[in-house]
Amino acid sequence: MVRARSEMIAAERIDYTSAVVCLHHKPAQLPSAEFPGVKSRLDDFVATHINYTLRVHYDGLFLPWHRRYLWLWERALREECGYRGQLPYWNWPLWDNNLSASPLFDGSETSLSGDGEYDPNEQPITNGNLTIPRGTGGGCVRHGPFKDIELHLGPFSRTLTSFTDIPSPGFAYNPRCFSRSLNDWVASRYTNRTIVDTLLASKDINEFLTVVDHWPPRMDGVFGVHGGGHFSLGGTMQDLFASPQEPAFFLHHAMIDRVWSIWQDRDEETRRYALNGTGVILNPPSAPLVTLDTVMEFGVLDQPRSVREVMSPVEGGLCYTYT
Ligand SMILES: [Cu+2]
Repeated sequence: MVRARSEMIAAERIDYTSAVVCLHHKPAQLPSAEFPGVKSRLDDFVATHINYTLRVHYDGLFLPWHRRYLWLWERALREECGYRGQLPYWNWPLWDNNLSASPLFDGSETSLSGDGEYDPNEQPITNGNLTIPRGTGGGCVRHGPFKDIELHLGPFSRTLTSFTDIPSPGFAYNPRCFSRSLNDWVASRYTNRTIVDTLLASKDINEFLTVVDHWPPRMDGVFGVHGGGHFSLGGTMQDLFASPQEPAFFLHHAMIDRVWSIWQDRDEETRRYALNGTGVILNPPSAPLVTLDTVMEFGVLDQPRSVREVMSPVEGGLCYTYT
């Protein structure tokens, strides 16, 4: 079961964030010789995401891989940290004009922590022809349940141009604080109700994926709702590789998965098994198209899974619905 976070009562919200903090304090399973930056069970998830980033973004595995990854996350919270509640999702349009007022990011004890401290050095971002104004924070998060978490992996550069190997810093150990810079300018433009409606109105999977992630970026710099959510939180969330260190990562991806599943449900015949794209970032022409038999890997988190196994939330080993 997955629920909108605003529907959760205070005690349920705290149960969730406490379980996430618990994963920060559980031992890692990945070997430290090969993964020196992996210090906790949570880092197993981060390193696995880093390891497969170049296969599961801006391509045909984006939706299927992240669906299974979310499921593994929920399973770890339940089985390793005693979580009994539901996996929350971030219903973007509810607070797209005022992130800091949302129950997710208001900085209270029942939130996912609030904005980062104001960093005077944070700069606007240029993306195509578009200049994105800086957010309101940029520094360390100092309030709420995640104020004391330490990040160990990343950061990766936002301006990479080559995607052939996992870039520096790889799996190096780099302890630092969790940072955020709330950005209503981004949230209101790229995670609003119109975009959710456009997603749900997509006539095929190709169109759906284009609204999720405009790639290559349009000349006006507009990005999709996936990038919109990442850039509306700034800081740790802007990291393509290491963003699962931002607790909201999983709520953002649950919303993407939710919209995908609603869209699939609306036309069982043509959408349930619809795929488009390859298993390589940016779909290079040489890469083969993803099929239902394409195998996805999850490292230490899970055995390899075929794409077929995740196309329905209620088949192939998955069993959940969205409320
Ligand atoms: Cu990802």
